[in-house]
Amino acid sequence: MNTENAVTGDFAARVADSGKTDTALRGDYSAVRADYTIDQGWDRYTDTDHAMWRTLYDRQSSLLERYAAPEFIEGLKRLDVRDAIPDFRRASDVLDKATGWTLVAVPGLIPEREFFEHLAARRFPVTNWIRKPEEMDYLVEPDVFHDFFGHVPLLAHPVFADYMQAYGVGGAKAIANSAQEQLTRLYWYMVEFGLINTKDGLRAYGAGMLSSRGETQFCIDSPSPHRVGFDLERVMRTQYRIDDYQQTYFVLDSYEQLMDATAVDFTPIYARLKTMAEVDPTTVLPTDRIFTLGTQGGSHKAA
Ligand code: HBI
Ligand code: FE
Repeated sequence: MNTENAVTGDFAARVADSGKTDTALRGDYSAVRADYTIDQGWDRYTDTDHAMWRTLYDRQSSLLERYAAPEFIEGLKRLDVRDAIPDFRRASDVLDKATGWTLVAVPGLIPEREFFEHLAARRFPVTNWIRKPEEMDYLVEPDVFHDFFGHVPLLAHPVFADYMQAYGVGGAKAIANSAQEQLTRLYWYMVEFGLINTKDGLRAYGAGMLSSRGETQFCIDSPSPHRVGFDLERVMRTQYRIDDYQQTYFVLDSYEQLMDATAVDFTPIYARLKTMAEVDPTTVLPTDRIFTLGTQGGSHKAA
């Protein structure tokens, strides 16, 4: 899912192109409010949409015990959303009681500034449309299954919920320091594709992997990718690719580790990073804490 392409570049032009070119964004942005939110339109979902949700939900749920972080499984259980595409207002009631987060409906990817502003206010933007059958395994932009099933369960976890708000607060500073690329890498590796070390071994907690059958298994089982201990500056230096499984995954010891790393002022870090070389994800550094030195096998187009 090429989140990076869709959000960088001239966002307004891409929205304006909607419906005309294949690079346009898919959602209907014609009725967005100033903060890019829309009404979810829960009553407009069809039985086919809800059936697609249940198929994806059941397929991923069968993998969670073996591959997912316990905190993700706990959050998903609390949300109780197997039977149909969730009504964001009901899910917001559950989340609000747990960590003060609520959900807002959006037509798809929104500009970084507005995205950061929502996170800083403990509002998570969730796309309101769901993929079509032919897109089961490979999706160009995040849909409601990626955004809700992938991202929302961990927003019920107090420490991760605090981290996501801190990330949003940092966003405005990143824009001011023209350091969005470094912050986007932090989101990509630690929100979309993060692993956590548990007493039972490595487990996936990232939304990009847990909403994808192939990558949920690949990120834990495959000998191909590197698995490297989390280090904030190392993550911010590491490039990533958007249309295949990751070649490097970073591993947390705890969610507190991520929150603590984000609690500092990034300004001096951004200045230092500007003097350091970027890191190719097929390589590792001598300073890395290596969980797995990967074989870097070939491409893994969604399986
Ligand atoms: N918009 N709706 C939506 N969802 C995202 O995950 C998202 C976004 N816009 C920007 C973005 N993510 C990334 O660039 C973040 O790193 C900011
Ligand atoms: Fe995502």
